Amino acid sequence: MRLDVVSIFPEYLAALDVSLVGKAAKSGLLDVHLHDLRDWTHDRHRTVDDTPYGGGAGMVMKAEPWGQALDALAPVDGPAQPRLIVPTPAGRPFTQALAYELAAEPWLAFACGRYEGIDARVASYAAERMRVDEVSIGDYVLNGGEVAVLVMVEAVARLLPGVIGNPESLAEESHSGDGLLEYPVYTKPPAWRGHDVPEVLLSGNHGLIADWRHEESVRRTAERRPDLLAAWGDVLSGQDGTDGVR
Ligand code: 6GU
Repeated sequence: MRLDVVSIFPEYLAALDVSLVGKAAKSGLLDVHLHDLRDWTHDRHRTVDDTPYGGGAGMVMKAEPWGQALDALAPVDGPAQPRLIVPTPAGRPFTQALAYELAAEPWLAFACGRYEGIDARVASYAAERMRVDEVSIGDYVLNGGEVAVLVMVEAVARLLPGVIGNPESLAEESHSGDGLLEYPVYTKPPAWRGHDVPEVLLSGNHGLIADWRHEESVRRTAERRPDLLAAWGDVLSGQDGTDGVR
């Protein structure tokens, strides 16, 4: 998979060289290209922002450098176009399902905005020749898209075939498969500082262990993420709008 990231702080993305994502890059599974948006400015101050039309606080990223950056990464008449992800708190939610979808793409480009965001014409222009998704990683505000890109790239990279040693570990984790949070896990020793590993896990009875883990998943999900269980209620009562196909 090819990844392009455009930012006014490309140093921020240096973390992509570390850990699992860095390994994927070194092994050739990921081909990462970082770009400085200011390379596509032409004034002495390398200006990337300006005041918003209509007034209001803050600054807006100018369309021109973004247009030139897109044209440089993915020429208009090129043989292929990337799928463009624009991180913004005003975007659609980033979920495990979207991570799986992005992991199937051959080429992703990320456009990191700062300030109050990017002139909206950049997304509408880009959408004339590539798929564009404005995506949020959660209901809080970051100063820019860079940290969100680190989050999304890590979530996507670990799904690429060959990146995770044991792909079975993907199936049981939170937000996969059954849509429940993962059950608690334990390792040796069985007794530690007055806290014991639940008996059933030491029993060797795999049926009982599976039942216990499922119950713990449901308990945790009800306590921490009742919204996830409510979504299942909608599926069971046919109110999720999917006609039973999901
Ligand atoms: Cl994707 N970007 C920014 N700047 N803030 C965010 C976000 C993204 N997701 C949540 N907050």
